Amino acid sequence: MPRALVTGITGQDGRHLAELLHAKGYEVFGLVKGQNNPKAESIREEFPFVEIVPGDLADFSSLVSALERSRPDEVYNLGGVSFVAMSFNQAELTANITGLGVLRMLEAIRLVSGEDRRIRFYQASSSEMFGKVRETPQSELTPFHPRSPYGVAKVFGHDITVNYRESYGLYACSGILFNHEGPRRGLEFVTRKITHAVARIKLGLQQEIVLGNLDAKRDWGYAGDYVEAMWLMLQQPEPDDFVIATGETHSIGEFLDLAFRAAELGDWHPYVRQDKRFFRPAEVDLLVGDATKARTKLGWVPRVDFPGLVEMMVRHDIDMESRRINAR
Ligand code: GDR
Repeated sequence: MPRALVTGITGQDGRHLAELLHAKGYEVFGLVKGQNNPKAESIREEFPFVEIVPGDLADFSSLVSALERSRPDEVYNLGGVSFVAMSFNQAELTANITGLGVLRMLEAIRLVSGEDRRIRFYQASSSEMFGKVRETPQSELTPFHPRSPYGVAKVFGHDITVNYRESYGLYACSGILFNHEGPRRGLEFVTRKITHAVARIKLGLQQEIVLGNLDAKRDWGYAGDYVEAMWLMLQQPEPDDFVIATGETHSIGEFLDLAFRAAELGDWHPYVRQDKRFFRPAEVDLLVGDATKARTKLGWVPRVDFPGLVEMMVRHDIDMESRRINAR
């Protein structure tokens, strides 16, 4: 039975990946930080097959212990500060966990795996590294120009992954994933913020949505499709880096169009208010990925399209909020 250690198991991607690996017959270990972490409890309930391993990306020795305990064939590093807006307020924390955390894990793998370099490593890199984009669409060859402490930390994580591959022969891959969403997305991210609010407006629980910049454009895919690409990257003869994206870009306004249509609410303009609070000090205006390499070399293709994604999320949130009302 292959064994995998996943950091960030309590997040959206961690949950999708835990399911995928379990379905493929893996023993799944999830790194969880803190004492009595309530998120660990929810993982135990939702995924009883996951073995929780205590540890923190800020603590090198805990990573060594986690590797010794789980003895993984594959490590997926999905942990860290993932909310771009928060990284402006907690820049040092973001650098430490999202950036240096990658180095700590790579170093722990190097130490624990010794000469045989058996452990394969996946780094969750991000389209935020492209930031103020130098070309469109963005591919593995596009230069980086990050626009947030988060993006800067991710560039470090990406570069150090490539460096460990080149310096020590580690099987280390960096997946440059564009935005990927779904019903498990946290409520702070714009897509889920919108679909959750749309559901509540539909059910008469809320009157408006307060958002920031509506002009930003993103390449949005479905998280369930994207974790498959992570796994595929670690099954190749040679390690490499891949852009994972749909190749389509849409504005927040277009997302609102589809979300309101899915809930049969009509025009969204009367419901949406903009507030400076949700604008960022520096913005990433446009992202659209070129995933040709992943398609060709990994045989990866996204299955859920943009309208399908928005509808899935709106439906889920209407069901969730309706159940909540009925449970009262
Ligand atoms: P992003 O995701 O920063 O692209 O990073 P997010 O959904 O937070 O923002 C997308 C765009 O929407 C604009 N926006 C708002 N964003 C939020 N969160 N809330 C609002 O009210 C709002 N109004 C407008 C933002 O300014 C931005 O332009 C995500 C994360 O998952 C990262 O971890 C990941 O690396 C990248 O995607 C790929």
